[in-house]
Amino acid sequence: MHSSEQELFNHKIDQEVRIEPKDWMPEDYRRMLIRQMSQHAHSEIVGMLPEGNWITRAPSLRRKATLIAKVQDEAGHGLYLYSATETLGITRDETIEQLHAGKAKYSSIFNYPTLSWADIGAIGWLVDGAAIMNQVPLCRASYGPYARAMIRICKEESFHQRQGFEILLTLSRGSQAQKEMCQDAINRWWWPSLMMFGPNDDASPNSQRSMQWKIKRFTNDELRQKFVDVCVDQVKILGMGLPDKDLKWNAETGHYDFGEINWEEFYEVLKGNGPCNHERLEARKKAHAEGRWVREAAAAHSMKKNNLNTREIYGTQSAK
Ligand code: FAQ
Repeated sequence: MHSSEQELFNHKIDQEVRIEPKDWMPEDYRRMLIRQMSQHAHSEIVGMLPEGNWITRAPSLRRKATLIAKVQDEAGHGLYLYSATETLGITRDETIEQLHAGKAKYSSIFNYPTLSWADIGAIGWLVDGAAIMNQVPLCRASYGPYARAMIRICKEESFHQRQGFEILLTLSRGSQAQKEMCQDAINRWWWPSLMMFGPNDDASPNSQRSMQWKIKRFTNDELRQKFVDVCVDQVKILGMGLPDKDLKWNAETGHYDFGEINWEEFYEVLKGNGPCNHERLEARKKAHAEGRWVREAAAAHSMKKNNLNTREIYGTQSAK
């Protein structure tokens, strides 16, 4: 490391100038980004599975078309993020291998099952809602390719959040059974959604450095609190409740106090012991193995196309 390079890097971070792939960056900064961005990409791809489960059972053509579009958007987010991660000098194959080997994490939330149609509404409202709260500040992350990818992702996530809320709103105005289904889904997804923000600040080993480098702009607890405050108001529109008896307005802090998160459950899910960890990883590995011929065909096609172009450029042989 040359100190001038480090100084230039520090200066850019101070001055809010984006770091770009060809710029010098500290090795730890690169590693921090590869970790977070690849885990984020994996979350998008694994996140397609719980909802994909309901495509064949969506209650109307409109709901089915919307859900297919949403799940397809998640695939697109995964692809932008894998591509952005590749700019840091790691290949997509390597990052996917880390996921399949169980070395790289993906969001804990996707290890829970989708038991009823109302879960699709709850995922949109709460899971996409939490994702937006966490990801809007990432549009200002110091690494250019990550920040730019997040802009489009956030726009799509807000559509996802609204479609989820609308599903719940419809159920909340339906029959008694539909109302109960709606409340049951909220009860099951509420606490895992709060866990999405990560451990409390005093147990978050990456936060401090990530904030210094302006990758993260808010701490896990700050974002979680904002999310709780927003949801308390939104759940009233649904005429439903949140499953937390300790939820209470605190006039002093200007925020809602809320109950203790079950961190034991969170760490069990991270260790691979959540309700669906095994199923999710197996589904990803199977899809990857079955898609092998597509990847090979695409690579062969691209090679052929490049050869033809080379011939065209040098005019040696006309392409037949
Ligand atoms: N699940 O020191 P920190 C979506 C890990 S949204 C699993 O606080 P950091 C959209 C963490 O990696 C979901 N692991 O870490 C969608 C670290 O382990 P490591 C994805 C978690 O990075 C919606 C350790 O705990 N969003 O996909 C979780 O500063 C609907 C210590 O934690 C993103 O990835 C967790 N919940 O803060 C798709 C956003 N929390 O790596 C389909 C980008 C923490 O040292 C349907 N990521 N860990 O071994 C971030 O903002 C951050 O990485 C945090 C964690 C906030 C998730």
